[in-house]
Amino acid sequence: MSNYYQIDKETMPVEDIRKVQSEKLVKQVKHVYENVEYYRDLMDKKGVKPEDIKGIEDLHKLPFLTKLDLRDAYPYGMLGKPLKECVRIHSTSGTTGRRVVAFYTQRDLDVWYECCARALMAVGGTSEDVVQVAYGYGLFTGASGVQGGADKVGALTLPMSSGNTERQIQFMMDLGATILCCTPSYAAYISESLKEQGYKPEDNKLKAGIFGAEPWTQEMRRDIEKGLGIKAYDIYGLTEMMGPGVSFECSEQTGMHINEDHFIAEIIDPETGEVLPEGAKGELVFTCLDKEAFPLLRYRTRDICILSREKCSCGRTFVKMTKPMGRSDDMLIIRGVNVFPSQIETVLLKEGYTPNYQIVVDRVNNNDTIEVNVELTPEQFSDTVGGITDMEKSLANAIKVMLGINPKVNLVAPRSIVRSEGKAVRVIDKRKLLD
Ligand code: DLL
Repeated sequence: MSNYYQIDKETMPVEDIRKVQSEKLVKQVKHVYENVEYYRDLMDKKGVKPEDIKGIEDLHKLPFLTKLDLRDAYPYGMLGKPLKECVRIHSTSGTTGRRVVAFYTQRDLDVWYECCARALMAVGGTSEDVVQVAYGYGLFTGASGVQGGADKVGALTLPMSSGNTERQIQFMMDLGATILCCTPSYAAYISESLKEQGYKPEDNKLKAGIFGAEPWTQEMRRDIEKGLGIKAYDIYGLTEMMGPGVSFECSEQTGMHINEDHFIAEIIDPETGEVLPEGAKGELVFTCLDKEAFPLLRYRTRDICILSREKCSCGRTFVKMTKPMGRSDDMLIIRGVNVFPSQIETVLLKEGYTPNYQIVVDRVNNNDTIEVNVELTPEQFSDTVGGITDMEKSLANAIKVMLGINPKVNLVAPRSIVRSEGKAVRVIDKRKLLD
């Protein structure tokens, strides 16, 4: 049984990938220059003409795009096709500032769903599978993407959307879901709820999960795998590129293959914009090669990761990206120290705590303070009479060893931290409220 949706593309030799990318890039730059006034202006300002781009070796000549550009161009300024040729929009959650609205032609949707079909087949998905889609339906891209992929593979979809966990569990058990798709924090919540209802991991028919849309650690992966009795795979994407499926994990579970026949990935130094060599850690930048309606070139994702072209045992030749190690705009600077929430999560899970936590950062008398509220399991809770202060101290110490700064740890009662059905809110930075 083949684990590929499009084997000829997914395993093509690296020289062929470069050739395909070069040919598509030349055409795409022309398309963008002719149709997207906003980007034409940026190219003109930089003195670059479409004729200057003869292949991927010229990519670095093109200007970058950032989220700020998309906000400036909102809503129609980045459109590469007349509205009458567009069939769909999706949008980011827009917690800060204006939402980004992305447009799709029918061909854009087809390419997107093919990418998601590759992701589904890479985890062993077939037309025999029952795919429970517990990402939110609607403006968010999560559900539409994986459902489109499941349709292409011919699997049966349970379009549950996120939330209503009782009903999720009932459908999962009654209809024998075999692949679960949702955010990792929601997967952890479903796993916890199953346990509370007395189910054991072997009681469900699940074999795999495709989890993404937010950062999660290897420790959390192991927790979910154990709790649900499955293999948990990562999937990455962003609304601006299309949604989930820009990259996906294969059986090796050591990073996500980027669909390089549709996207060129670069790693840059986030401070200087300089392109870094393979293996360097930096900000991921994408160029869409096939997108018609929302054709972004050199889009800065803010996600920090490393690319690797090491041979993969799955046979795919597409470059792999590590899990994003945080976003350059997610990074907290506390007393001058760079802190990523994922570092704290790693410590919590290593020390035997739950992934239910919240970080509260504040500024008192011009001094940054960091508190980490961590939920105890019911077993830990009943065990700890008298010992909580010691446990808090020891956890604070473990975090200090990792970060170099001293947090205050509060161990809180089971179920006292609000659960997330979509992307989890891990950080409350009260300093921002003061700006
Ligand atoms: O989160 C698309 C998606 C849906 C991906 C379902 C995977 C599964 P946005 O809401 O636009 O799109 O958020 C994009 O989420 O720039 C990353 O910072 C973060 N992100 C997405 N996938 C992962 C992941 C969707 N696997 C932003 N690991 C991106 C870590 C992720 N962060």
